Amino acid sequence: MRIPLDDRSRVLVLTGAGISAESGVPTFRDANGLWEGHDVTRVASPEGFEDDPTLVWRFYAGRRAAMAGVRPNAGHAALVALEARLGDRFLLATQNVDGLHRDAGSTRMVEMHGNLMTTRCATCDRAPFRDTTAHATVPVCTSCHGGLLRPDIVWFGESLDPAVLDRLEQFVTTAGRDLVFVAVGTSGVVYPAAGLVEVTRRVGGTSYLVNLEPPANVASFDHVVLGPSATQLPTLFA
Ligand code: BV8
Ligand code: ZN
Repeated sequence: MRIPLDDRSRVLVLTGAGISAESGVPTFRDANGLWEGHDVTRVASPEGFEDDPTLVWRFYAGRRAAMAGVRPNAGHAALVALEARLGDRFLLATQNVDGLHRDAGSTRMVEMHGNLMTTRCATCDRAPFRDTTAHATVPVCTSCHGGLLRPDIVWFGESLDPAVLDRLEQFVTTAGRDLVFVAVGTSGVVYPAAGLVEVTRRVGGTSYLVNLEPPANVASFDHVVLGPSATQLPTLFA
């Protein structure tokens, strides 16, 4: 399968954990609904953090440590090349917090769910900052002297950054029928990311799915390419 592009095509790529699988980063739903043995609502929700911030930091510390030596793969690189070719007619929306798109060189990108290596204060509005420490205990804010620091990640039940949603809305409405939406390595379970395929249909665009196997929302896509993204993406865009 080759995705036909012309000089009016505007390409929006949505990636999920599947694009990082071939870099050795575990996906979520392959872990039979548990993340490294944790119930997602206890380690990736504001209630969970409120209830046991140490457990949450232990979960994120483990994921930060696991990123040591992890590199982007050919799938990430293919999206950097496509961005270079299309310029402002390209936008990448990733659900991943692993930072591998940034490491690969992607710039026209929104990290919908935040970034694993960024920390912010749960209490005050000090700017989120880069933090690669695998905290074993809950770090305390030095600005407001008491607030607990937390991963700068969008947890379940938390709203996405309005600026991110606006940027996606802008891209999709500008593109209209010229929109080519490509979802890569995502199970299509988590909203609002999973809703982008319907938004594409609403504006008259065309949708493609590149995935190892058919996910729950496979029927929503116009075209489906089954296979590993590191193999499929480098030759996908005509
Ligand atoms: C929101 C950060 C408004 C954490 C994540 C009830 C109460 C409260 C909320 C809700 C509710 N019901 C629904 C909701 C909304 C909720 C939601 O959608 N829940 C789902 C579970 C039903 N969404 C939210 O809460 C969002 N906020 O809606 O705000 C609001 C506010 C208040 C109340 C209501 C609404 C926030 C969602 C963000 C959650 N945070 N991540 C962290 O990462 O630590 S989501 C988390 O799942 C990750 O970010 C991940 O990216 C995402 C989705 O998973 P996938 O990326 O798709 O990964 P998965 O493993 O599932 O799939 C991988 C796929 O790849 C598989 O299909 C596999 O076959 C394929 N694959 C594997 N290998 C390869 C491959 N493909 C290609 N090549 C390969 N080699
Ligand atoms: Zn603070």
